Amino acid sequence: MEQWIDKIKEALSLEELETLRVSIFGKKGELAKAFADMKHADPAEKPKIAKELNRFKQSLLKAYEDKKTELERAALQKRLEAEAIDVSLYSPRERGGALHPVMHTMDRIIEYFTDLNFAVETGPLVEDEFHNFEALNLPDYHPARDMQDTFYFKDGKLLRTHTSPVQIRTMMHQKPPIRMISPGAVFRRDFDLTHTPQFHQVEGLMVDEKGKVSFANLKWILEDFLHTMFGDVEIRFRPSFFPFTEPSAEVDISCIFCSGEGCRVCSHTGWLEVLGCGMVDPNVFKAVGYENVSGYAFGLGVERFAMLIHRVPDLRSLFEGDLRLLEQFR
Ligand code: 2U9
Repeated sequence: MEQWIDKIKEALSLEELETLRVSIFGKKGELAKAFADMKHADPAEKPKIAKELNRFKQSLLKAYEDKKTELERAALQKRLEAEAIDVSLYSPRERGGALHPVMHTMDRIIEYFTDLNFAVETGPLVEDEFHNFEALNLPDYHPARDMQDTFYFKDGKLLRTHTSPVQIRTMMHQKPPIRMISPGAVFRRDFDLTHTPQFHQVEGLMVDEKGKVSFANLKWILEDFLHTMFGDVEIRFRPSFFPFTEPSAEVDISCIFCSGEGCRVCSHTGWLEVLGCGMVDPNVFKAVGYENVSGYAFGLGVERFAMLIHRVPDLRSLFEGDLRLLEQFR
């Protein structure tokens, strides 16, 4: 009978062990036979034989369970090895994605200002008249509201036409000093060669006690910013008008295509307009409840920056999803 234990110990597979189990422990198996054979034994010996047989059955069962555990563990190990995935294996079909050039440009702009400790603030795309217009010195009757064609909802809400409402919300929730930018999507009913109904802006705002923030500060930071973005270019500030700033200026860089010689891109002026800016109008501070402060603000269109930096001649090619364009930005 000892040889059964040896057979169990020598089993090479779970299948073999199962065959052994049936032949040893099964209804017509060896153990059943041994118990049945007791009827031929001397009745006086029977209890002793039964005890022996039961002890032996226990050691057989233990040998069986041990072997089963061992073989199952080995089978699992083998399966794990067979199914293992080598994540470091080179795959020739793999093609990594890339940021869209507009988002990449936006990131570069954000990085310039966060390096100078400007906070990045965001806000809702669906706005109300107060935050998008009124608080920015654009009352109902003001003709400047026509400057931007607005998408309105039936309930009077609207898609923000600039990210300026974010600055309004920030000032209404925080005390000066404020040093922030508001990057994000904006919407205008405008669709032609140089306009899309959705585009992106980064606006900036710096506010502190009256007298602490000057136009000179604004000029310095925008010149440094534009040199960082466009390299060694000439920069000029032209007087302009915005309802939310006074005084206001538009900022040009010397044309990066013709170095100021005059070409089609700069309409033969030698200059490219890239920014609007100014000192925050006192009416804006009044609307948010700020007193005795001064501040500067600026705004730019990210698509325009992306086109100039990457020399993309046609705005529409940024949004067609053409891989021939996108693959150049991997
Ligand atoms: C507050 C106060 C003032 C933000 C400003 C401009 C000038 C500007 C345009 C650039 C190209 C919009 O995308 S564009 O068409 N922006 O010229 N933006 S000053 O002034 C603010 C903003 C918020 C509370």
